[in-house]
Amino acid sequence: METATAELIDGRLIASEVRQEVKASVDAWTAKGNRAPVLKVVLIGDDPASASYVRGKNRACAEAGIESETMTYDADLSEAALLEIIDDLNTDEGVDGILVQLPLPKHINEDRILRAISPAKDVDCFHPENVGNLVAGVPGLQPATPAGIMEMLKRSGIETRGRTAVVIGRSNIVGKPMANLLVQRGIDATVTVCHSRTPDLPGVCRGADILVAAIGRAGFVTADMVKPGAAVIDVGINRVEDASRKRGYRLVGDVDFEAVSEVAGHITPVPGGVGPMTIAMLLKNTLFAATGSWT
Ligand code: L34
Repeated sequence: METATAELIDGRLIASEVRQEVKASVDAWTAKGNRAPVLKVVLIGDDPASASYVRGKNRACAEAGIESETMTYDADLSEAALLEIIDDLNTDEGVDGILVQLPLPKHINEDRILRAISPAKDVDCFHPENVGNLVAGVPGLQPATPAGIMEMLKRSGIETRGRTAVVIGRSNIVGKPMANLLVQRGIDATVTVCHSRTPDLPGVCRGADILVAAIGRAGFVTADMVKPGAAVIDVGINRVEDASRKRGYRLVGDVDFEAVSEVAGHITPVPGGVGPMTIAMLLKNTLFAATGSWT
């Protein structure tokens, strides 16, 4: 029996190219006598996954010549105290970018926090003003994960114009902004967003030339849901128990990687796919917040 194997989209490789480009731009900026871009990351509580993503962000910043500092707080930090911290960062001229790592503790209203961050320093692009600009197609900051996916598609030579894209998941962080980027003039995909109430979700997915899975359920996308030759982008990062690993778990995406690899034309791995791109695009946003330019 003949089995086709999808081409792997190497997120680590593409992310490292983006990070090198950011570093070159930062070097040019500081060579002109400007101070280095400064990012402040606010991390609340002791979720190990959040701590690990934030470490990744700090490391990538350091390598690109961006100064980053993580401000860590106990999970019982009050909402009022967090609003005050954000206000101080908003008015601090020595700070270019502010990122409050999600998820937040239950007693803090996420929407109120994200609205408090100055739109000009909102390197996550979660503030409603920036979300509005994104939907309207106004150039500016873009949310890191969806922007990272667009960069992967572009640098892998995957055509979007006139293609059918299906996004599974409607979160504010990934699904909704992803759909908005794909439908943008110049990108020109025809976009469907699927979710838990979508009738015949597998059938809808089978129509996709580009399938973006952002559900948060391990192995949700099976081979029968994928059109032969489709580009499959896996946003999921799920920890599944694995006694054979030192850490006691391994990471898997929302896509049944092995089986889907035999149907898809392109596929992103987990880890080493979308995750590293999220970090690379955060650096790009920080560069933009600091310099007003993407280069
Ligand atoms: N405010 N909160 C805010 N901004 C964000 O952009 C995020 N996100 C998501 C969670 N909360 C956030 C991230 O940073 C998810 N996320 C993220 C970032 C990086 C990676 C994964 C998620 C990543 O580097 N993933 C690696 C594996 C890391 C590991 O071993 O645990 C990968 O190769 O996929």
